[in-house]
Parts: sequence; C-alpha cells; structure tokens
Amino acid sequence: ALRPRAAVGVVGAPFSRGQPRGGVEGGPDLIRAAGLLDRLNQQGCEVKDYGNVAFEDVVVDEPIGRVKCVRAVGGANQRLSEVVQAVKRDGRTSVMLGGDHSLAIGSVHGHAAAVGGVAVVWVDAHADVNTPLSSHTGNLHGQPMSFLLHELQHEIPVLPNFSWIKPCVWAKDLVYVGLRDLDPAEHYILKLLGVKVFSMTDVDHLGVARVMEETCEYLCARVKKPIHLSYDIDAIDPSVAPATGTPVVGGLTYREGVYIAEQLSQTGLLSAVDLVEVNPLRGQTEKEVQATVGTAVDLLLACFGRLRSGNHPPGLPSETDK
Ligand code: 4U7
Ligand code: MN
Ligand code: MN
Ligand code: MN
Repeated sequence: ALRPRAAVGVVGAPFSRGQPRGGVEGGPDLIRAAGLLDRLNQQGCEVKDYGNVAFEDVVVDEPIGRVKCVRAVGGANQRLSEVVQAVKRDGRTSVMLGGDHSLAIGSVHGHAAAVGGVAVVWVDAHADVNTPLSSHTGNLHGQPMSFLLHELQHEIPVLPNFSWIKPCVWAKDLVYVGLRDLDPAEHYILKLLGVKVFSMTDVDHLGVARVMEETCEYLCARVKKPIHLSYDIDAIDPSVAPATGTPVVGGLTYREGVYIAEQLSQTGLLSAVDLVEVNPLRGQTEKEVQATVGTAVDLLLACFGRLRSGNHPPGLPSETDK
C-alpha cells in the first residue's frame, strides 16, 4: 500500500485574554520558529500555513459576574471557528496553535461545524469544564468544554458575543487524559455526565499504553467520529514543559506525552489538533522556554505519523500499513 501524504493546515491563534497572564499570545510564532512546518514537510506532510488569525485588539470588556473578557473571548473564537472551518473544507487536518485554552471553543466548534459530529480527546492537567457560574477564577480558559457539551447547555447563561456558539460534543464522545487539578464543581460535572476520565492516578495504575488502548477502544466502539485532540502543554510535567501559565506538579513524562500523540495518530481518525498554553514569558530561562516549545513541536510531529522507531519518505510502503 502507498501511504498518502497527510494534508495539514496550520492556524496561529495569538490570543491570551482567556486568562490573566500575558505572553501566551507568543506561542504560535515561537512554535513556527522552532521549525514545525519544515519538519512536518520533511516527514511527508503537505502543509499549508493559514497564518495568524487577526484578533481585535481592544474591546470594552467589563467582567460579567466573575467572568473576565467575555466579549473578547467570544469574538476571537467566532473568527477562529471560521478559519478552522475553512481548513477542514480544504480537506486538511487542522492544527491550531494557541494561545490560551479558551480557543478550544472556536477550534472544536469550527471542526464540528465542518465535519458533523466529533469526538474530543482532552489532554490536560485541568478539565476546563467550569461553567461561567461555577468558575471561581472567572478565567475562560478554564471553561471551554462547558460551552461545547450538549448536556451542559441549561447551565450556560446568555453572554455577549457567545450567541453564535452551538454545543457540538456529547459527553460520551469526550475522553480526558492527564487530569490532576480539578475544581469540586468540575469533578461533580464529570461524574454526573459520566465522562470517561483517565487521571494521572489512572496513568500510574494502568500505564499509558493501557490508557490509550482503552481510549481508542472507547472512541472506536461506536460510530467512528473524527477525533479532535485538544492538547494543553500543562498536561506534561513542569520539569519538561515549564513555560506555561498554570503548571501543576506530577504530570505526564515526555515519553507518555508523545506516546499519547502517536497512538491517536495511528487511529487514522485525527482530524483536528490544538496545541495551547505555551507561554514564553513563564519560563525562568531561555532553556526552559526552548524545552517547552521543543516538546510542543515533538507532540505535533507525533500527531502526524512521526515514529520514534523511525520513518522513511512517503511513496514507499510504510511500517504501519500491513
Ligand atoms: B487551562 C482553574 F481554578 N480550574 O477554572 C480555573 F484551578 O486551560 C484552572 O487548563 C483552569 O490551563 C486552567 O481557573 C485552564 C483553576
Ligand atoms: Mn487547558
Ligand atoms: Mn491546563
Ligand atoms: Mn494553563
């Protein structure tokens, strides 16, 4: 069999207002500067760069209740959703480089709008499923899944610039990997909805291989929906990827993190990927920043077929088609 060249569309989303720490808007250009596009090309992908989404700089944005920057986040995600839809309509796997994790609202929405139903694999230290009413911080990067889940819509208040959002993910089509810092309300929501969760305790107990086997079996057991992988760099242990806004000790090793991406790549169902929360201003040293960005690039390469056992150029039979 001949291995087809994967078509990839890279979208930069230099946006940081889903959380209070500046710097995360530098993620997309830094990940590009680390050679992502060349290296995807070298490993046989056909890559198109859609550039960075242009976000309005300043909107008047008084908090609504506790929730901050509602109008900015709503508006930014509406634009992002349009671009991700364009990438999918061009027949490409979308790669959204953040930016903070509030951008998953537009990325998942755009993906689902273009392809119909999607399954979501959320790799993160956090569940990001607070509702605007349950959130204690008011930061929207801790809330994106609440806007996307059908089952939570009765909990979501009307917010300016959010009325375009259509819920597009069912609780049974969501799997979390790497969780270790949940707010009580988030834990309650995940239990109530029966969402599949592999916490760091599960990774310790089962090992990452079993976790990914069960994740893929769970998602492939029913109708095979295209997979949206939303990868928060803070899922990886801060000793490996320190330059991020909300680091939590006890995370995935580099190898576990890459293995997750490799296994999802092997499903053949990866249809969109987010890589978010890389914040160069949160590294103590240049070395810490480069380690974080390098890890982000390696995770993305693994998503597109890079194997640690080696690859050869496309056009030849590949190790994985048997
Ligand atoms: B990230 C938090 F309270 N749960 O809601 C919140 F602990 O995208 C953290 O995963 C959210 O980095 C972290 O603000 C958001 C907090
Ligand atoms: Mn997150
Ligand atoms: Mn996180
Ligand atoms: Mn974070």
